[in-house]
Amino acid sequence: MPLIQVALANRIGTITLDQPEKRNALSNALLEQLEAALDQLVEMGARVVVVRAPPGSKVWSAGFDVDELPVPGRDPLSYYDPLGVAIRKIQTLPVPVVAMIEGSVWGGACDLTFICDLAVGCESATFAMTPAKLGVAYNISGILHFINLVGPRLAREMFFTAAPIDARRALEVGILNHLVPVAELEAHTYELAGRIAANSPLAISVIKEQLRILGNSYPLQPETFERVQGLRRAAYDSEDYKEGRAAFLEKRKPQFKGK
Ligand code: YXS
Repeated sequence: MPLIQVALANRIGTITLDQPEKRNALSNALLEQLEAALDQLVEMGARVVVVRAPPGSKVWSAGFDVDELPVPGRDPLSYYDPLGVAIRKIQTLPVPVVAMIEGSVWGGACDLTFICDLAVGCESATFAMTPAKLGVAYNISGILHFINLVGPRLAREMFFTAAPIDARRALEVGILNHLVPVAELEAHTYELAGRIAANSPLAISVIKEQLRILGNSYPLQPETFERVQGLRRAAYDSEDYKEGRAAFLEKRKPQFKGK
């Protein structure tokens, strides 16, 4: 059952997230289809890929599919889980990926749009980073994406408050490269994509990989890494994670106890 639509024209690929009944929640199935589509578009000669929601979407993506968050006691965001695999796929794809944002972006979908190479949005674009609402401690590579994009101060605000950042502020802080009226969103995005597709794909792929390597170059002592894993285990083994996940599924406010 296709959860995305895929198209290719003038060397510009387009992937449209298309599961409106679940607000384009990033289920394992949708993420696997996204990864396959990215590889397929590159094989077919795409020099840039636009990732979007259908026109008129109020929600670009509701974030990771909470129905698929593992039961407490297992890391909800480990390295080989589909969200991490999809994020690394976008980062290592040899062509730029442009997020075209109409509607609200939540949780893991913020991380996904933050690691896209560019983002163009309209006035309905908002970004809310929600793990703390669910008792999820997120993960160290995802937090690095936020530090790299918006800086440590705003990363703290987004993770600690889980409050949405509106389109105007998203442009100011660099989440969006361009903010345009919704009527111009598609034309503006594809004009930008066309400029990329007209330049040297080899040079662009090498520049993109250099930017990725430099962006990830935070040395971590093995002991530091292990301590982080221990801290994260305490969170995903916690009552708070159990309560956060249950409250979401039962559509009620969580009562966190900090343990
Ligand atoms: O009740 P039904 O069966 O119709 O299903 C509802 C929602 O339960 C479902 N849905 C989701 N299902 C799984 N995972 C989700 N993330 C998710 N979001 C929504 O879609 C159906 C329609 O939702 P509804 O009625 O709430 O739509 P709405 O238009 O009134 O509101 C749209 C949203 C996006 C504002 C609302 O659905 C919402 O707040 N969704 C959750 C946003 C969120 O907290 N996402 C974080 C997911 S966890 C994640 O990304 C990472 C693990 S982390 O937290 O670490 O970042």
